[in-house]
Amino acid sequence: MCFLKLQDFKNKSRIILALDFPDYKFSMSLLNSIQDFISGVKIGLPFLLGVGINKVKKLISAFSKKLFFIADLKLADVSHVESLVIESLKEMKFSGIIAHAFTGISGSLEESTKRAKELNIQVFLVVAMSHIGAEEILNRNFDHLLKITIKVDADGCIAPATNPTYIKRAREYLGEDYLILSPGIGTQGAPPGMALKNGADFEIIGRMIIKSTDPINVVRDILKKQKDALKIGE
Ligand code: 3DU
Repeated sequence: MCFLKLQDFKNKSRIILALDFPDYKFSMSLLNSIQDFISGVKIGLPFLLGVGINKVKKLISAFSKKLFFIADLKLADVSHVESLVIESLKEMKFSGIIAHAFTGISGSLEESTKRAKELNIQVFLVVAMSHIGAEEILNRNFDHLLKITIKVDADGCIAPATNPTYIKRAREYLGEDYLILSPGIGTQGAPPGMALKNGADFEIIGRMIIKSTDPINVVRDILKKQKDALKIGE
């Protein structure tokens, strides 16, 4: 069986849609209309809890040929618990998961990332966050969290577009073999293309698209700005 990786979608689009608001009908119809313009969907805990496991499974199976699905439960637990969650998410047909890096290697990420690899699930570790409070503890440990990303051989990391210095430093440290996914575009303040320009591979975007009255046009506009930022095709 052939498992597509997130990097295989890079030429299609650099947008990953963040689905957090638990509105199943709206989300199905939104994905119907923008599936050709985005690469993946990141499903957050409020969506999963709100619409329920069965509907999330239905949504994934309806779009899994065209889109890469990432479960954003920001895992932060001991290894056997993280592994059990990863097994359930595999059952639901997710292809990627997001976990915190701060739980460390031994007794947590070492084993759970191994389990994810066995199941062909890609793992993206949070190494910095976009909100101001992240500077209190999490972001102060940024360099160490990047080290952990490499040590457990994760597939990539999550770093904020609102503070692109983190993206630049992550790219410098990780090189080209790791993906960088970046939230913080639109509602949180960073313009589309900002993360890509600084070295990210994908921009994770939620409310800017979901809360718009004309999502398709917003997506088109984002793609244009991303293309300008990357100077693709010039
Ligand atoms: O602000 P938006 O609506 O575009 O959503 C951003 C998404 O990215 C949301 O699902 C949130 O859980 C996630 N995220 C951040 O916003 C900031 C981070 O530092 C990490 C993840």
